Amino acid sequence: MNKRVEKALNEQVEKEASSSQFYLSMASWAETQGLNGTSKFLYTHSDEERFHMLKLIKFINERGGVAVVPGLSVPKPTFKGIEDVFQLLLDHELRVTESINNLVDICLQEKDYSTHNFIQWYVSEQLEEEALARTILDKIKLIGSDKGGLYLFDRDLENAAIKIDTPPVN
Ligand code: OFO
Repeated sequence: MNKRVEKALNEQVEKEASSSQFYLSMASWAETQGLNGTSKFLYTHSDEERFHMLKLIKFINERGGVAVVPGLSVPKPTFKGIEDVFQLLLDHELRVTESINNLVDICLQEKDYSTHNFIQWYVSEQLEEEALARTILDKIKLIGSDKGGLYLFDRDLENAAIKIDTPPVN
């Protein structure tokens, strides 16, 4: 496997792992706040990021590279509120998208068309995740300080969590 592509893929492995850790911390915090729907949504999101990481690891190894399992960094354990959580989530996803786009660039520069093809799945995934984060953030802004609205939002998010179930790696 092309060494530059392998390095960039392993950097992406680390980013997906840290996304998973970050959302896990958000899920745990939401649970302590009694936001059970939000918590369930974020736990599922964390699992999905782990799946993104595993998919990369398997691809690197199948192509003759060596996947590097990254160490864990400690994400912040508390948040200012639900708007803070989803703003941070959107900002994080925007950075991940930048990194995926960079990976696409490297594949083209190195003429690695099969990795380029593989990474298109992540390109589409990022579009979906950004759109979802924006929609949720818009709803939170609409709710403002309305406690009843927050209750309904949290209940709706519990149902949304079911839809982003983690698919199997292969
Ligand atoms: Fe892996 O999609 Fe979010 O970070």
